[in-house]
Amino acid sequence: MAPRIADRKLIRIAEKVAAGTRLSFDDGVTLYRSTDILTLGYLANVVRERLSGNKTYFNVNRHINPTDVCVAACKLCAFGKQKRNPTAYTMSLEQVWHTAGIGYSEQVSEFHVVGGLHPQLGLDWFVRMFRGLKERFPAVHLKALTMVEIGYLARRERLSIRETLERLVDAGVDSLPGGGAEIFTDRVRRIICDHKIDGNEWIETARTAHRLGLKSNATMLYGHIETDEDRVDHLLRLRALQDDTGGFQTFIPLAFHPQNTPMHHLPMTSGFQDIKAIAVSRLLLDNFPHIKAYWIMMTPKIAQVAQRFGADDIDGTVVEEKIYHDAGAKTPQALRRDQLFRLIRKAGREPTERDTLYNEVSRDEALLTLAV
Ligand code: V47
Repeated sequence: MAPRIADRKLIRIAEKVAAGTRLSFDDGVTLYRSTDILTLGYLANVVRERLSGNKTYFNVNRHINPTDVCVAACKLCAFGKQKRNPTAYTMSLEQVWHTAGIGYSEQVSEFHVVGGLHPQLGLDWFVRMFRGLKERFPAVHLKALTMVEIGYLARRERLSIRETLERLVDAGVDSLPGGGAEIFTDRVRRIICDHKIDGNEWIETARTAHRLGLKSNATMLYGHIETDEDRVDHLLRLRALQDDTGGFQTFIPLAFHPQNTPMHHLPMTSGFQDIKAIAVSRLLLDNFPHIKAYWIMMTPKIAQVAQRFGADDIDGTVVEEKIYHDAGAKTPQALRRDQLFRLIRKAGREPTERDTLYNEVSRDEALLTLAV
């Protein structure tokens, strides 16, 4: 039985969701403006269960950030630093390979590799880094470099996006993470991330990657100066690209963390906003297979609740997170596999370990209990 719909404006949208009809721009704005979180969650959960049943996906991954030196100086970011900043760091290739191996066990199936836009690190350096990772960890999937990093490398090397991606794939890159998308609208981008590629370039880089057969994720940074309309525009541009290429796997809404950024005067998002971001994206992005509640960003507790409000993924073990912790995140920097398992179980979902491409990974649970 469906719940009583408190917000009458949601009745038409509920009918569309029941019929599997695509939602419009105006529907998206109506969803964001509604405070009827239970109806939003109920509707998003209907779609989520249609696509993933009772499963919640997670993986065993490690983040590697080879450098925080960045020429972009985005107002949204606490991670990137100028090269002359005494606290800035850049790993040598040996340090990257060493970091990858810290805490490594046969369980790790993904390295998530992203960093700043370093003026001295060219494509050859990245090619050597990825080759070295593949030589040392041939079974580990390399989800590496955002559309922004790819755009920067291409410009620096005077290569096309396609050629740059081909070189990276040849070196071992298997898929692309979803970062750097922020909010596509020019007005917002000019303020929060002035020096990055623009929204169209992000979309066109993703299109090129998908056409080369690479899967990618997509993100949206919310909770700063954007409007409801900016968010809906962002989601519908992603949806249109997905209609064209089918190359996106997962959408990850990212809540802005203001601490240590030039926009530190802004408040943190509320739990209500975070849950709503999950539900609305599940409803608008009808062609995305997965919606991720990134526990590092949402806290494990909200990410768990989100599994009943449209999310079917919680990300992974992560091991060493820097971008959100530099911006004031109070969450742990890592969760063990058994902790993720328990969070998901307690939400009444079926914990389903996956690799980056959503192939299910089966393990001998008895052996794992001994390992942790
Ligand atoms: O691109 C940076 C965002 C992103 C802040 O693809 C900030 O599976 C909030 O993209 N407050 C990086 N957000 C993280 C990311 C990601 C994370 C987990 C999984 C995947 C995936 C991708 O974080 C950046 C930017 O959009 N970001 N600074 C900040 N102060």
